[in-house]
Amino acid sequence: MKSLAILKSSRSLACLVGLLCVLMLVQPATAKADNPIVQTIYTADPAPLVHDGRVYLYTGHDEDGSTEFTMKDWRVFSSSDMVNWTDHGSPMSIETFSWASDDAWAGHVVERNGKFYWYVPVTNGATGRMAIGVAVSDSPTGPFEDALGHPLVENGEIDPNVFIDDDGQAYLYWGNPNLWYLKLNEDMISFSGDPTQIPLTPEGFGSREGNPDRPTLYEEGPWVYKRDGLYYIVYAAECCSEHIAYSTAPGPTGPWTYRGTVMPTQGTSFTNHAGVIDFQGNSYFFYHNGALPGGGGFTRSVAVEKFAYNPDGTFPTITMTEEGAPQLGTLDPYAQQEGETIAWGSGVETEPSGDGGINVGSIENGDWIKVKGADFGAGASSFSARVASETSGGQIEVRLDSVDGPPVATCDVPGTGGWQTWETVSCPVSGATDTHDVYFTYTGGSGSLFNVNWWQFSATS
Ligand code: FUB
Repeated sequence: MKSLAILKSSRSLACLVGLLCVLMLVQPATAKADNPIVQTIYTADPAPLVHDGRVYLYTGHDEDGSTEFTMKDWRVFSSSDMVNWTDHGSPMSIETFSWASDDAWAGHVVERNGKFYWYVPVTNGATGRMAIGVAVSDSPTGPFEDALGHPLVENGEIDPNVFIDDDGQAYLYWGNPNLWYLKLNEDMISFSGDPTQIPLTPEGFGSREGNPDRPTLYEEGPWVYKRDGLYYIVYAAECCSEHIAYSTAPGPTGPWTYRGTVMPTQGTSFTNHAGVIDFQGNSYFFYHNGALPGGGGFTRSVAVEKFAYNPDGTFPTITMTEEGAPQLGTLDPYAQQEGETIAWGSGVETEPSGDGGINVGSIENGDWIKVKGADFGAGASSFSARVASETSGGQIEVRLDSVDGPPVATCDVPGTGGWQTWETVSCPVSGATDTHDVYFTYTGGSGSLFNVNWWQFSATS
């Protein structure tokens, strides 16, 4: 992330001024923070999907330094433990839709019959209005292709969300300032009947003071699902700043009853955007805020909290935290792990890799990555990493539980002849047993040192 890189390069200058130096070197990660989920870029508008034992997190991408909603592509991350998130890059952008000119805003992915459908709002270049497009892929991580070559539906409104009911009928919801639905056909890329407006009444969506044009709390970002026979719609409420509210209904089209606030107005973003899932017996609430350095209303970051519904099915009040959700299980350090599987990263970026998938790049002296809760069992004997460097490389130091603890391994990374010329390096490990957070700290000269594609420990025999 450029803004973080600027922060990084300005750090040594700032360190000339005593106290400021101390303040800038205190990073939230050392205080066990795992929110926001992604530190390499700004992310917004979370849309989580549970598939095949993982949570896939689809997000928008606020460009560095944005002063409006400057959004050109969407991103995908995934996790099996809710704390270590793997970056799958950008499988879809404005260019995916030949008819779209701008505004890669809040979308939603659903799976049906082995295909993944990504519904997104974009500006239609021909009309200048916001329209809903749909792209399709055989994989949750893409690549996604425009399913139609034209908008699925267009009425100038945004934030599509799809719910498939138990009887197989799929509904597309969207809208700001209104709230619409239509009935999707089984192919998921066409619909029957006309778009229908959901009545925005105070009984259904609460009352807003001081805005006669928008008399109810509903603003945007609907998220519809069914739980224990009750239909929920969670949405961004009021503006601006937004909070998250919800309503319930006996059916997918209403009548809706306003139920209250899920997440009060918090954080430094004037928008918020919700995604709610159940995963491995727990409930999770995704949202966004402006918590990263340089963050704010147009440089947002996605975060997550674990929560439990009240016994009567109502939401508890959910508060933004730096800690985020607890880890589910442990990470296996003896399996090959992607370099871009990260609980917290400081200073690094990610990019498409010539070695396959995504790699970690822009690694400079002092940068580091935390991977949470790795179970070393009886102990590790060696560490290997897939690396590339166009310069003279540097070192990967492996530390446990703290960014400045004593290294249990130090691997030299040589120059390999190119940023995408890959070699595997190995080094001995001593003192890594049981379960620990692992910190990879990077040292070397000035500028970019090397890239990392994957890493793996070997167990003592
Ligand atoms: O990210 C652009 C817009 O901001 C989204 O479409 C809205 O939900 C709000 O988060």
